[in-house]
Amino acid sequence: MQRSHQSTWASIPLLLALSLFASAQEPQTGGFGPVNLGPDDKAAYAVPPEDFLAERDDTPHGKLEMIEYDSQSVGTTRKMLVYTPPGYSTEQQYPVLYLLHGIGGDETEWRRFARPNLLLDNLIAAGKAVPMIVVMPNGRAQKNDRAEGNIFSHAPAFAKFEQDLLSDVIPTIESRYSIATDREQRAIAGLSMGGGQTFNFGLLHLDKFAWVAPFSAAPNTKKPEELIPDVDDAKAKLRLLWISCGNKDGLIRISQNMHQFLKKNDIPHVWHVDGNGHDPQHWSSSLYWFAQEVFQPADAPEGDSKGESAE
Ligand code: FER
Repeated sequence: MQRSHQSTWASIPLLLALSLFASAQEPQTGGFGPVNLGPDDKAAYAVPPEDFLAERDDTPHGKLEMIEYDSQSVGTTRKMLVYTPPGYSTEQQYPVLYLLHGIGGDETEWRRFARPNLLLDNLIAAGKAVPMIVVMPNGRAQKNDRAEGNIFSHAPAFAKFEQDLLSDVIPTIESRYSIATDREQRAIAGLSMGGGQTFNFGLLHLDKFAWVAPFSAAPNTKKPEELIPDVDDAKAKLRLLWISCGNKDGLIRISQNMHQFLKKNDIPHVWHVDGNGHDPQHWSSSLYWFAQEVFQPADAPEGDSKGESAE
């Protein structure tokens, strides 16, 4: 109950912004189009349990901290939110998930939409997720990086974030925390604009990321042929390409198009289409399922509660 209440309110500014954009910028659709579902466009996972974002007294809690870094590429001091798992210790080296927000968001958006610290605390306590660090940076690489004014005019700054991520964000995290720096220990995921960034930065930097998970990817996603110029190289380097979208999301054609390209080229991937729209329910649910697959050793047994879902 609490979750849907919270998520409903959290989504209002975004939905308002998107509908204002739709009417002001492109009278037709604002990039959102009709949904045409095909036979492949179905759920690969169930709906998460009701209490997946619950704060439990009997569960060890990780830490969420807002840190600052000097970005050479943007020329300002910027913020990012960092989750360290329960029992974080410099005796260990942790894998890192870089988790990116949407066009109306900033470094606080995932915290508002999905309570990622509690989601991870609960999965780690249940032995369903590997202890990991989750970094939620600000994907709008411009001097004023607040989600103010016409947020759609910030699209170029979302593209520029590629440099900030690679040359400022990642080195900062790897210098301040105890991190496993191998590409197999680095993942990128994101929602909407952050989903497009995930496709673009993840697939074009497979030397950096082995796990790539775009949710509800936006029209900033580059063409599949551009992102995967070398099919064999992608097949060899990707540990997991995990794509999701809601079946009521007017941006679904972008992910469908990518799925068809991957299928045609025999590139293994997950394609999960649930019953949501372009909304926090889809994003928290996607994070819940992806978090259980990312960084798992290759020979790990399947998690217990995956399974087809009739939605
Ligand atoms: C667009 C429609 C939606 C677009 C971006 C979005 C760049 C992003 C939405 C989001 O991040 O939620 O036409 O163009």
